[in-house]
Parts: sequence; C-alpha cells; structure tokens
Amino acid sequence: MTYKEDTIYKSSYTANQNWVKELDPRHMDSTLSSFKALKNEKRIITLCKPFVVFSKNSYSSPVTLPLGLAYIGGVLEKADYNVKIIDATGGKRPMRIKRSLDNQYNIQGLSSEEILEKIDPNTFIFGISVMFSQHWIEHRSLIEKIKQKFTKIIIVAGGEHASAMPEYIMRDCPSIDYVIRGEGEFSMLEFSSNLFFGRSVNNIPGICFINKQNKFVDNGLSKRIEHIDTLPRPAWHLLNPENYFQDYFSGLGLGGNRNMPILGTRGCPYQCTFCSSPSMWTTRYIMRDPIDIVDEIEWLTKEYKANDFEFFDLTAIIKKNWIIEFCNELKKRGLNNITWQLPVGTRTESLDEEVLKAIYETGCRFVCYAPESGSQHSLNIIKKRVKLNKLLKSVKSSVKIGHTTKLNFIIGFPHETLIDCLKTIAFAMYCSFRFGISDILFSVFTPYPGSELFEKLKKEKKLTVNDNYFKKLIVQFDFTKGDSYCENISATTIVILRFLAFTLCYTIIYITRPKMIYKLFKNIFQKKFFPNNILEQRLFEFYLRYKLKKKAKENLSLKKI
Ligand code: B12
Ligand code: SF4
Repeated sequence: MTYKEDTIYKSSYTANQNWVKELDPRHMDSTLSSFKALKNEKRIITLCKPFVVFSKNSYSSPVTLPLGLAYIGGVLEKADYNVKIIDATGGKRPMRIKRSLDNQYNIQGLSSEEILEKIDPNTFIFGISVMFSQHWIEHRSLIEKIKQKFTKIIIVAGGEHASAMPEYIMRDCPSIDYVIRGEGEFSMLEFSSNLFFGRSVNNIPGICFINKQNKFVDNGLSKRIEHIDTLPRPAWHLLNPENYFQDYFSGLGLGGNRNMPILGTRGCPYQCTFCSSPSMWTTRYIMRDPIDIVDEIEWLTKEYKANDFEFFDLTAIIKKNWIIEFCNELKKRGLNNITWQLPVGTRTESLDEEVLKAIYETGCRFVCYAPESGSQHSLNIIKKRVKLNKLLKSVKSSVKIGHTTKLNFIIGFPHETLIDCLKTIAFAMYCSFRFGISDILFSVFTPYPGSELFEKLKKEKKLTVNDNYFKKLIVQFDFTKGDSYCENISATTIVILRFLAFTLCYTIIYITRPKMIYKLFKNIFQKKFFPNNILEQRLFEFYLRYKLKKKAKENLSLKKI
C-alpha cells in the first residue's frame, strides 16, 4: 500500500547540507541474501543500550524498551549473525539507581563495570546506541573502558546524538571506530557483512570514520528504507520485556499495563527549528501498512501478553485515511482488550472529531499534543506550523470524547520575550481551565545537536560544544536549575516561570476536576497504581526510586554487620 506525500514543506534554511532524500528501494529478502553470515560463524555482534543519566533532583527519568536496537537485532539475526543485546536499563531486576561520583547525577541501570562483564569475548562488532546528547559524557567514558578491555573489538555508534555530531564524538572519543548515521537497519547489515567478509566499508551510505590521514570521512545519512513493512519484527526475544512490565518502568505514556512500544510511521515531514528529526530522518515521512501494524499488535499480545501499546512515532497521525484504516482493522480483528497511546507530542492536522472518536473506540486512551507555544508569533518563528484555533478545537473534542489529554510546551526559545513566555503559560492555563485536560508539560528550550537552532546558536557563538554544554543538558528536568539561550530572559526567570506554570496549571486541573483527586486517593490504596496523568506517574516513580534506594542501603548495612 502506498500513500502520497503531500505534506512536505521546504525550509529556506538547511541545517545539514548532507541530507539525503534518496530512498533505499531494496526489499528485505534480497538485502538479507546479499549480506548473509557464514553458516558456522562463531563471532558475535553485541548491541548495547547504555545506562540512563539524570540529575539527582530530576523529576523525570522514564525508561523504555529500546525499539531501535530491537529492530537492528531483528535484521542481523535474520541474516544469520549471532546477536546479543546488553540492555543496561532493563536487563536486570530490580532496577538500580546509583549516585555519580561527583554526587550530581543519578545513574540508572548497569554500571560500566557490569556492562564490561557482560560483553562476550567472541564479540567482533560492538554496536552502541548513542541516542541522548545529555548522556554523552558518561557514555564516552563507558566506550573508552570497553576499548581498553577489548582492544580488538570494532566499536560502531548509532542513534540520534551520534548521527547529529559524528565527527565531534569520534574526535572526543577515539575509541569509536565508526558512526552509522540515520536509520540503522540496512547500513548496519551491510557494514557488518563487509567487516565479517573482510570487505571495505568505506563507501556504505551512513558510514563515518576518521581515516589514516586523520581526515573525517562522512558518507552522509543512511538512505531511508522505502519498504519498511518488509523489515523483520523487532527482536524482543533478545531483550527482557517482562522486566519492563514492572511498576518502575512507566514508558512514555501512562503506565500500569503490559506496555510495549510500536512504530506506525518513520520520519516527519516538518522542520521545526528546535528539532533534530529533519537531520536524522530527513523530511521523508513513511507510513507502514495499517494491516501490518495490527499484525504486529496481535503478535505482541500473543507472544508477550502485551495489552497496551505506545506509538513512538515522531508524528504519528498526518493522514486521516491512514488512521481510519488502522482503526477499522483493529475493529475487524476484534482486538477489544487492548489500549494504546499517542504519548509523543502529536500534531493536530488530522485529529478531528471523527478521528478522535475512531481512535477512542479502538482503545486509544492517551493523546499528547505538542503545540510547544501559546504565542502565534513564536510558533511562526520556530516553524511549528500549528494554528492555535484549530488546536483548541481538537483538544476540546479529545477531552469530551474521553481521552486523557496532555499538552507539551517549551519556554525560552532564543527569540522569546517575557511576553511570549507569559502568553504560553496563559494559553496552557486557559486549556487547563476551559477543556479539562489532564496533563501538561513545560520544558525549557535546549538546543539539541542536529536542530536548526543548535547550528544557528553555534554560528552566532552563543553556544560552544564542550563538556559544560552536555552537563547543562542533563539538568533540564531539574526543577532547581535552568538555562537560558534567550537574550531577553535570564535562566533564573525561566526556572521561576516553569515552576509557576506547572503549579498554576496543575492546581487548575485538579480543582476543576475533583474526580481526579478521588481517583488518585482510590489508586493509592489499590494494589496496582493506575495514574490519572504523567505527574502522578512521575511522583509514583519518585516514591519507588526512594524505596529502592532505602532497600539498597538496608542491604548494605546488613552486609556490614
Ligand atoms: C522513546 C523516546 C524516549 C524515551 C527513551 C528511549 C529509550 N530508548 O530509552 C524517553 C521517554 C526516556 C525519552 C526521553 C527523552 N527524550 Co526522547 N525520544 C524517544 C522517541 C520518541 C522514540 C525513540 C525510538 O524508539 N525511535 C524509533 C527507533 C526505530 O529509532 P531510533 O531509536 O532512533 O533507532 C534508529 C536509529 O537511531 C539507529 N540506531 C539507534 N541506535 C543505534 C545503534 C547502532 C549501533 C546503530 C548502527 C544504529 C542505531 O537505528 C535505529 C533503527 O533505524 C524519539 C523520537 C523518535 N521517534 O525517534 C525521542 C528522542 C530520541 N528524544 C529526544 C529527547 C530530546 C528526549 C528528552 C531529552 C526529553 C524531551 N525534551 O523530549 C528526554 C531525555 C531522556 C533521558 N532519560 O535523558 C530527542 C533526542 C535528541 C537528542 N539529541 O538528545 C528525540 C530524537 C526526539 C526529538 N526529535 O527531539 N525519549
Ligand atoms: S517537532 Fe515534531 S513536527 Fe516538528 S519537526 Fe520535530 S517531529 Fe516534526
């Protein structure tokens, strides 16, 4: 099934000149047979999702199953490679949180030493997911340790952060041999096959490396996979999904169920200036066949007894006929006992009353909108292409129909004045009061590598990439700290504004909906906690983290005795 792309916008500013809009037309079967492993191959490809790093005062640290690595693992396995995945966050139960040596951060998951112990000595290629820029300092040190212990292993990094600044991370961490930029499946397969068979990898799309003359070689982004429906299913059996069904793994949306991630589309056709998506996925938007998505849901319900699905799409719904077809297919199969969520801030173009009803009837319970700003002036500057009146209409319908509805905002864009920020807060308060939304998020603007604003700030010498920049990223979910790239507003003002915004909106949300207070109290005394919104989810996680820490301390003192 094919859908016409008719929502592509052209930007006057191109953050990354190496964008490749070319598609990779290969089907999976032909690609697999070209790059198959030898029958008796003993060497291993180890993939790794490293630990999570967050500020000790952070209010947010959700951890989810690593969908990208599961996809890559699935492809490599299908081509007969021996694949292992080290999942530092979900591989071991109970989840562990340790304080960093400088007492500034919490580190969630296996430590570097524990990861080193888990690496099979037969590993030939070690593929590490370097997704989040704020984790770079700690992940860099992990990679150095891996190379020190396993000197012959070929280390390749992929993921959002690695794709956005390949040269920087390779020079900053010479233990990385290669970076694969962009969508990883085909490039990683071709790369692995070439290395296993002793062929050159230098011309594979997506590959970057530093050559013998110390020159950075960049083959640009991987080509976007056209026939994504032919990709093998994510190899969840290489991970431990059961661990993620525990209380302390909430995922992106509302927790409480056996929740698994899924992807209905890849890429996003928009070019918001604060977002790294255009330079990671280009502006190609590729939708899966709704029938194949429902097949996957059915498979996950049978194989893992999953009953709740979070769509990790950058922009899940753009085409109305596509989502309606998906809902019809869910109905046709009689999948009545599942719920699903749209937790990544979605757009509103196609979320009209008909669509919102159709998705509710088939189990969608959580819709997150990302207007980002309540100031039309700001929206125009950040190229969000959201019309606030259209958004209000959609939000109103969403709440009326029964969805738990959340709105995401960002304050402190570089061009913003105090008035712009206040407009955003007032708009959020209005939505909280008028429509009865259940949830709200105010983030402080942070320039992510790969985004247009990151490049602009660098060019204007308002941002220097060094360890200090990465440290500042870590504290973005810390209520006590703030940062400002805004000429008109100080970091302290932004911290105060964010605190005020959260307090005012949540007060309105609870006061105007006493049912939520009742449900919260009822929940506290229930065996399983089903939160009203993400705020309750995070508070519950905070409490669990506290309990885990207390238990760990008690065990330690028992050992000493
Ligand atoms: C799920 C998710 C999360 C989850 C965690 C994900 C996890 N694995 O633990 C949670 C909720 C924790 C989260 C939080 C945040 N997130 Co988030 N999140 C995502 C999201 C929605 C989906 C990721 C995903 O699974 N994608 C689908 C798979 C198929 O793609 P992928 O993971 O990128 O993998 C592909 C390639 O990257 C590559 N690849 C990946 N790993 C590897 C490894 C190797 C060896 C190779 C070769 C290739 C490769 O191949 C894969 C298959 O094609 C993305 C947006 C998106 N749709 O990508 C944002 C995204 C990753 N998040 C982002 C951000 C900014 C955040 C936050 C900072 C909060 C915020 N402001 O939104 C926090 C901070 C998290 C933290 N703990 O520090 C940014 C990252 C920007 C950056 N440079 O750091 C993204 C890209 C969204 C965006 N465009 O702004 N997030
Ligand atoms: S913010 Fe959302 S709509 Fe804008 S480019 Fe990024 S993913 Fe697309």
